[in-house]
Amino acid sequence: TRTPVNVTVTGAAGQIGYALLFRIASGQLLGKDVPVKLRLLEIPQAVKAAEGTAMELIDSAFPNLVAVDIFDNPADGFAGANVALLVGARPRTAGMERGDLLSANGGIFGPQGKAINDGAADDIRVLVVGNPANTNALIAASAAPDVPAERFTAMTRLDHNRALGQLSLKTGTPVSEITKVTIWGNHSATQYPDIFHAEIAGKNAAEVINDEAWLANDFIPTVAKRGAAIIEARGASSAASAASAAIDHVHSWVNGTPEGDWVSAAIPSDGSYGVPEGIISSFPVTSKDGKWEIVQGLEINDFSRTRIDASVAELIEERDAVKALGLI
Ligand code: NAX
Repeated sequence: TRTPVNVTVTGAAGQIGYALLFRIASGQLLGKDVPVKLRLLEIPQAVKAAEGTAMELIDSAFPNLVAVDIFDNPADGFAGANVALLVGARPRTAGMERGDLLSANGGIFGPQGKAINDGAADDIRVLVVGNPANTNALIAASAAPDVPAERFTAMTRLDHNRALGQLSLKTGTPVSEITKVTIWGNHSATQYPDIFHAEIAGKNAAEVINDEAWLANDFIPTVAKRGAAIIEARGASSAASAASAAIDHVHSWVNGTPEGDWVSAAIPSDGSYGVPEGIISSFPVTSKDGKWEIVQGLEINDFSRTRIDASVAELIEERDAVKALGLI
C-alpha cells in the first residue's frame, strides 16, 4: 500500500474548508488510490468548529482517509506536509486601507511560509486560496528561502472554470469541448480572461463568437466580477466552486494536464510574456511530472496586451507595497 500523503488545510473551519475537506478525503484531490492524512490548521478560536468538521469527516468513513488532526499553530500544522492549501486569510473589512490588509495578511502568510520552510516535506506543494492570493503566495514564498519558489502558487482556477462556464452558456457547448482558455494576471477584478487561443469544439473561440463588444462588455466583466455576483445572490461568498477549483488545481499539478489543453494557475513568473520575473501571476500552464510549465509562443494581440499589462501592473504595485512594508 502507498504511504499516506499529508495534506494541510488552513482555515479548515471556514466555508471553503467545509466544502474542500470532504472532497480531499474522498480521494478527489490526489486519486482514489492515495491514502490521505488531513492536518487542519485553524486559529485557536475556531478549533472547536474544526473539531465538528473532523467529527463529520470521521462519520463519512472515507476509505482513503487515514487520519484527521487539528492544530492551532503553523509549526505543528505544516510538519511533514506534502500538500498545503492556504485558505484562511484576513478579509478586508470596512474602513481598511490596502496597507492594513496587506500587513494583516503578512502576519499570517509570513509565519506560515516560515513553518513550511522549516517543517514541511521536501516535495511540498503550496496553493494559496486566501486573498489577496497572489501576493499572499509571494509573502509565503519569500519566508521560505529553502523551498523552491515554484512550489508556491495561487489560485486562478476558479476564474478559469468561470470562463469555461460562461463560454458554455453562450455557445451551448458542453465545457468538456472547450479548451485552452487562459486567465492572465491577478486574482482580482483586473484579471484578464483570454479566449483568443481558446477552442470550442475544435474551432477558435474568438472566431466562433465573433463579437468583440460581448467580449469586452459582457464576458470579461462577468468572469472578473463573478465573486461579487455570487455574494449578491447567495448572501455568502463562493465556497463550493472555490473548493472545486482548489481540487482541480492540485489534481492537475500532481497528476498532469491532458494533451492538447492547458489550465490557468498563478505561478512565479520566469519573465514570460513580459511579466517581471518573480511576480506570482496567472498564466496558461501545463503540468508534467509534477511541475508547472508556462505555455510558450502564444501570439498576444493588442486587445490582450493592454489587459494583461494592466493586471500585471497591479501585481507589481502589490509587490512594491509589501516590500515597503518589510513583508518580503
Ligand atoms: P471563512 O471566513 O468562511 O473562513 C476562513 C477561515 O480561516 C476561518 O475559519 C478563520 O478562522 C480561518 N483563519 C483565519 N486566519 C487564520 C490563520 N492565521 N490560520 C489558520 N486559519 C485561519 O472564509 P472562506 O469563505 O472559507 O474564504 C477563505 C478565503 O478564500 C478568503 O480569503 C476569500 O477571500 C478567499 N477566496 C479566494 C478565491 C480564489 O479564487 N482565489 C475564491 C473564493 C474566496 O473568496
